[in-house]
Amino acid sequence: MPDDAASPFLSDRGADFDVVIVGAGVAGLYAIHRLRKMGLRVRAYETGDGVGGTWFWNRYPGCRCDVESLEYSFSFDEDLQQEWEWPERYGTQPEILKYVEHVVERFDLMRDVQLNTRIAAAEFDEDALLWTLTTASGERVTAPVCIMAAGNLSTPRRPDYPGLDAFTGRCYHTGLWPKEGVDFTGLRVGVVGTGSSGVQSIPHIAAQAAELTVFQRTANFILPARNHLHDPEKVRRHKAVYAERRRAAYDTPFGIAGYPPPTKKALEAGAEERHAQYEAKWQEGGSISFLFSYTDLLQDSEANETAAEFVREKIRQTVKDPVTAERLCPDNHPIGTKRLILDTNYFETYNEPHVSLVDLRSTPIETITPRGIRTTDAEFDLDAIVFATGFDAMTGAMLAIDIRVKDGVTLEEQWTGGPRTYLGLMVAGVPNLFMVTGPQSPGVKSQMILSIEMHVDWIAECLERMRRNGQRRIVATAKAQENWVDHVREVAEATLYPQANSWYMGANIPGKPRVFMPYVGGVHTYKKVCDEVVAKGYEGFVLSGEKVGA
Ligand code: N01
Repeated sequence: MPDDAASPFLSDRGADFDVVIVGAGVAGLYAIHRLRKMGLRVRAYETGDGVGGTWFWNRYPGCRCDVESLEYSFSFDEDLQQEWEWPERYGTQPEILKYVEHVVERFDLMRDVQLNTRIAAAEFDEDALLWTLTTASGERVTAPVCIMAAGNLSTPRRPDYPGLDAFTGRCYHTGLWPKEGVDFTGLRVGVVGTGSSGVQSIPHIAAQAAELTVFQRTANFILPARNHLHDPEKVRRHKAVYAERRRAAYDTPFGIAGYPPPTKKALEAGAEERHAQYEAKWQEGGSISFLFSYTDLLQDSEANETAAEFVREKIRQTVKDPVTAERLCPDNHPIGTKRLILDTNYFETYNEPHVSLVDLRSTPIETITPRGIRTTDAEFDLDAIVFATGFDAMTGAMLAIDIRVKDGVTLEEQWTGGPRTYLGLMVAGVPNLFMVTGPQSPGVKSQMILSIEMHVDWIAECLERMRRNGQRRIVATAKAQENWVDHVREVAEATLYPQANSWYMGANIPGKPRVFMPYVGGVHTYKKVCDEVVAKGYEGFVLSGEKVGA
C-alpha cells in the first residue's frame, strides 16, 4: 500500500501509470521507491534479466567501485545504512549487486519492475499530455511523466576494427561480461583498453592466462586503491554519525564528506613539502584525497605537472623494464582530467614474464584476423580478446531511444551538437520527461548514489507540487537551458578538463560532438542552484495545465 493516500497523479486521463521509468539500476530503483511513497503508480522497464544496471552488467574479474563502500550506498533509510555490512573499503561488484538485490527485496521493488524489456521509443502527445513508450517487442505503455534512469555508462562500445567478425577465438566486452564468468586458464589473451575496467581486470586475467598482451592507446594516471578489510571500530564510528555525514556530503564538491579540502596552491609549497604531501596521499590510497593535495591541481598546468610527475616516478619505480615503464607513463593529458583510476597490482603485473604491453599510438591496430590482432608492425595470435574499450558515455543510452514530441522535436535533433539540458534534469521542448543524473549535472563527477538521490528527490518534490496545484505539464525554457549550457561550458573552460581526450568530452567515440558534458562546479554549488530554482517557483521551467510554447 502507498504510504500516502493522496489521489493518484493524473489518473483521470486513463494512463497506464502515473510515471514510467526507463532502467532499473540504482536510479530507477530509488525512483520506484520514492514515487510509490507518494502514492504514484509507477513501472520501471529494464533491458537486463536482473536489476542493478552497472552492477548487473559489469561482472568482469576485479570489478569494484572506486568510491568507498560506506559512502557508495543509499542514504534514504537509516535502518538500511546501519544494518548493511560492507566487508571491505571498496565494494566488489558481487557485493554491490547483492546489496542492490537486498534493497529490492527489503522495499518490495520488484513488483514494479518489468525485466527483459528494452524501451525503443518514447513519444509525447501534446494534446493528451501523455508519453507513450514502445518496447523493442512493440508493447506500448502510457504515462503523463517519464523518467530516464538509463545510466551514464551503460552503452558499451567495441571499436569497429575490420575483421572483427572473422575472429575465431572468444571475444568479450568488460561491460557485457557473461554471468557464468570466464576461465582464461592456459589461454593467450589480448586486452584492448586501459581505462578503469582494463586496469581492474588485467591483473586477474594475467593470473590465469598463459600469455597476456595488453593493447594500450593512452597511458593513464593510476593511483593505489589500498583496499583492505574494514576495521570494525572505524565502521562503528562512521555509522554513529552516518546521517550527519550524508548531510555534510552535499556541501562538498564530489558529494563525499570526510576529505578536508586543500588550502594551499601547489607551487606555494617547496619541492620537498610537495613530495611529502603526495607521498602521504599515495600511501592513503584513493583519488579524492590525492586531488585534494592542493587547490589548483585541476586549474593550473604547472601545478598539475608536479602531481603528474610524482605518479610517473612511482610507475618507473614499480615497472622493472624501462621501455614498458616509459610506455605506461601518461604524457598527453593533465592528471585528473580523465577519470583517475584506482588499482591493485596493475603496474606489478607488467613485471611478470608472460605479460607484455603494445603501444597502439606508435603501432596502431590494423585489423583483427581470424587468429588474433595485427598491428602495423606485428601479428598476435590470441585465443581470446577482451575489449575494455568503454562506453558511449552520458548520451548513448538516451539517444538509443527514439525520443520525440509528436509533431515536434526529437531529442536526436536537439543534441546534434552535443547534449543540451537544463540542470541535467530536463530538455527544453521535451515536456514531462526528466533525466536522473543527465548530462550537464555533476552526476559522473560525484558519488553517483548521492547524485541519484538528489535528482530523484528533486523530481519527486516537483511532481508533488504539480499534483497539489493541479498542473499537468512542466518544461524547461529554451533560455534557461541556453544559460545553463553556457555556464557548464564556462566552468569547464576554467579548468584543465577539456585538454584530455576523455569520455567526458565524448572523445572516445569517433564522430561524437566534442563537448565537455559533466558539470564540474561541484555538488555543493549545484545543489544550491537546484534549491534556488525551486525557491524561486521553479525558475527556468514553465509549469502549466495548458499547452504552452517552451
Ligand atoms: O572505459 P574508458 P572504462 N582502440 O573509456 C581504450 C567507470 N568505471 O570501461 O584513452 C584502442 O575509461 C581507451 O583509450 P583512450 C569510470 O567512471 C568505474 O575503463 O580513449 N583502444 C581507454 O584506454 C570509468 O572512467 C569503475 O585512448 C581504445 C579504454 O579503451 C568509466 O566507467 C570501474 C579504443 C576505455 O577506457 C569507463 O571506464 C570501471 C580503440 N578503438 C569503470 N577505444 C570503478 O568504479 C577505446 N580504447 C573502479
